[in-house]
Amino acid sequence: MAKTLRVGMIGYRFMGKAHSNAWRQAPRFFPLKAHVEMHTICGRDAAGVQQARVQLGWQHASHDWRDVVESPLIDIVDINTPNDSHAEIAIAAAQNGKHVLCEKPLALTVKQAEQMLAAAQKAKIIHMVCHNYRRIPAIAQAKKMITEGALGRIFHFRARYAQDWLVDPEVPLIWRLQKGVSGSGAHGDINAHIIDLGRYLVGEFQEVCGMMHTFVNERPLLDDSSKGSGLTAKGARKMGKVTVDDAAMFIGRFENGALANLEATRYGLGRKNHIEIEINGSKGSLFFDFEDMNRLKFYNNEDAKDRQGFRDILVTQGGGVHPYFGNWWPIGHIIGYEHTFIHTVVDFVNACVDGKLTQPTFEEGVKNQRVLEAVETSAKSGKWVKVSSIK
Ligand code: SOE
Repeated sequence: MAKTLRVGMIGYRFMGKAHSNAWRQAPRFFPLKAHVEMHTICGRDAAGVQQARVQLGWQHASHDWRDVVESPLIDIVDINTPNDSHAEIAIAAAQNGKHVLCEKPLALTVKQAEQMLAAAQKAKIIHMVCHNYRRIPAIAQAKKMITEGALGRIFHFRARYAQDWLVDPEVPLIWRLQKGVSGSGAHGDINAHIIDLGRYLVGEFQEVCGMMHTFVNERPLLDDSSKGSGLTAKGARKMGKVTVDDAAMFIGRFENGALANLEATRYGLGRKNHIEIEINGSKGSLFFDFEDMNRLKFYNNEDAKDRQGFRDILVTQGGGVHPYFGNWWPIGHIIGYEHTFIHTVVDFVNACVDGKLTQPTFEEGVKNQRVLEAVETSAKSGKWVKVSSIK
């Protein structure tokens, strides 16, 4: 009989919803090595979490994360809370012997991330950062092609992650715009994803030179009761300071000599959740666009000269041809954003049963955090920064 793993999930908003769907769907489509029980959902607001429990299909609700991480009934703790609580919850969960899946960025600082890694290693638990985009079949296919040498020597990694939800100055000062809670802005939230993809697909960053900018420095406070109440409302509104970046860009060099060019912004008007990646090598190039996520474009320099050009690989073949796809639909019946979380959960559960780590572990989370911090240090000093100099 398969083992049963009981999950306690902390945080139930956007990511909590995506993860709940993944916990529910994973066993329906993939041969999991354990039976998974969606045991407890947890959040601070007792009424809100009860509603989420019913909507998202969890057995129990709790409004104290300590009860969840200490419960002998729980095997896995899944962290989807704002970034400032990742470390405290993950360390307590590890100390209680729970396997931990944690949303990105792993922590607020390198130091915190290292403490999380140390706690996880000491407890010998399975630990993983939810960089879900690694498990887009097209990205996993790109990794396979690069590993097989289809691109030859890599020269360039160019990535842009653009959203536009902050262009409106009326967007209030939510937690993602407060450094104490989020660590950084577009940088830690979405640059972290493309840094992870760069590390996954190309290698470790050696040095970086960055620039970070805040376009709107003050925003209405969330609890501002005067907001929208008549003609004087605007002048009387209570405003708070935005303490994170709206956009972060950097160039860099990988240890293997490839050059990097990354950009993250929440001001890319018209770009809702746009991730574009191009990798150029000596034998070929790859291009990926998240808005067309079932497709990978490949330029093969060995094609006959009279028919060279980027070809479309529709990454939707089953039978083990394309990563993950075989467990979904017949060829060509495309998948979407939510599937990336399902693939993450599948690999995580099987890793828990096998007792073998699966990427990206907290160790990779620490490395990602080090790149984030190197870019911040560079943006402040205006100088190049070696990633290894960040302790
Ligand atoms: C908000 O910018 C956000 O939800 C990120 O936090 C996620 O990691 C990203 O995948 C989508 O956008």
